[in-house]
Amino acid sequence: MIRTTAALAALVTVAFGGSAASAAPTGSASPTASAVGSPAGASSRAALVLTPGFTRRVVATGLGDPYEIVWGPDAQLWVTEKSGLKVTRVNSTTGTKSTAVSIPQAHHSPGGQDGVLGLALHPQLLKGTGNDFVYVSYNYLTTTPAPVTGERRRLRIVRFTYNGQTHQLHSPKTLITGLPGGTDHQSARLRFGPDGKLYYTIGDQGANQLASYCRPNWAQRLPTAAEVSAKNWAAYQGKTLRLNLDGSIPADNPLLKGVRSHVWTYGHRNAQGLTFGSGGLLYQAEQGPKTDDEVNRLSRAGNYGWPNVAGFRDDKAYTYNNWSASRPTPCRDLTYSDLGTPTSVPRQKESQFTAAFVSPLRTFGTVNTGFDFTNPKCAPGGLYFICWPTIAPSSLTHYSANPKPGIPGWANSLLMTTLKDGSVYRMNLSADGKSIVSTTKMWTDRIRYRDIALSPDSRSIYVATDNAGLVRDPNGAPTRTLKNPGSIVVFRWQP
Ligand SMILES: [Ca+2]
Ligand SMILES: [Ca+2]
Repeated sequence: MIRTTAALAALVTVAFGGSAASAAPTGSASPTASAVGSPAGASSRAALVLTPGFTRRVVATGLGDPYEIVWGPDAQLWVTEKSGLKVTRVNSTTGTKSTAVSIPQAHHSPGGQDGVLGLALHPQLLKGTGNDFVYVSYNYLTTTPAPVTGERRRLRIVRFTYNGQTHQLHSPKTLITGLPGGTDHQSARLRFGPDGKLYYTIGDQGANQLASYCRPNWAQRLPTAAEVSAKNWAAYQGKTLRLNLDGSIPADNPLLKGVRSHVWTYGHRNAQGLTFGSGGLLYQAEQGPKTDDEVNRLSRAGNYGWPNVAGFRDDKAYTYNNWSASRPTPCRDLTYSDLGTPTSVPRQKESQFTAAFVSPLRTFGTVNTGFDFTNPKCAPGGLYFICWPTIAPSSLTHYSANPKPGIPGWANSLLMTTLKDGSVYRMNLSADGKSIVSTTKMWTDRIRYRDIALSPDSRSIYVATDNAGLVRDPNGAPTRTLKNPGSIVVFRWQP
């Protein structure tokens, strides 16, 4: 496996075949082709056979876009179903599914990123301490449309109580409601922190792109005191939240521009990965636009740069083109395009953003100015975004190999699933956990991998898969023909 300094691993990015997904230094000698840096297509398929020692088995099928998958203290896999609108328990051996709760008031838009999403188990669940609680986030529709946009989708986080006899979740208690919601960039990873707080990623709602191109991106906008006291959470777009277990604002949350709110970090685009590592370190993965997916270490009150900076502040291919600020032609008179920006739309180089911000640990799909984003492989149907250098990270799981035995050489690494290039990545962390020293790409397939759960012996990696959507086929062209849709697949280390 390629070993580099963290700085090199973070800074050097190699593009290949228009579907770049590499951070191996150019020219590095690679003893195994499974290290990232191998070309896309046939060679990345070969990554499957270059991760020896694993068996693969389909555990369960027929799930409705499984979004979060967690190993429970009852030895069941707990799964949210984004489009299935429920929480399901899956027997990891037989694949038998049982519904823990259906949430009919949850809302999923066909093809949208909304639905039943985040899930976290109380660490004392089924321990007999009266804390049989399960936390779930889901989208719903309000009767009050948002000003200007008319958006009726919102999001709430709810605490259920689990009955270990009936195996049902009951007594929902709303912890926070009226959070921003929509069909794009929901993020929605929910974690129970070692400090007994809930952490939650909430995306930028796709502002400044596609159908929302005239809506200003609020990832940098912080809530005002008046908004917080009115429980107006509109400014929580593009943030990481930290909540007390009753949904209130922790007294030790940071003061940001003099205001204490649920906001823990800000400047995020679409963080579908969130995981605690050794010593309470908090890692996050977020999807970049055309370039620069990021893996970050989140620090209290940190500004992570979006939308002013994507990845490092390096003035490469990304510029912040703010459609809502178009003058003199107002945005509403413009036609949105991913591939060209009208001259009336202001373009800001990353170096023009001078505020303090936190650089990622590493990026995927960083390319230079002038990169051609119109790969002919993705021209049919105008599906260029599938060929863009980004790989669309969809989850992040810290691998501690605790309890042992685990998998040799895997201790203290991060596992990351991706959607566009259908792979699981493993990133080795440095001993202090503050940098990534190497990256391995595994199990590339025609699968949109969504999330990972680990078995208690740390030797089985359960992966949930999307029901539908686009992925790169072995030749790097887009395909909608997914293998194992709506399933849980397990990779078992069996040397
Ligand atoms: Ca960033
Ligand atoms: Ca950059």
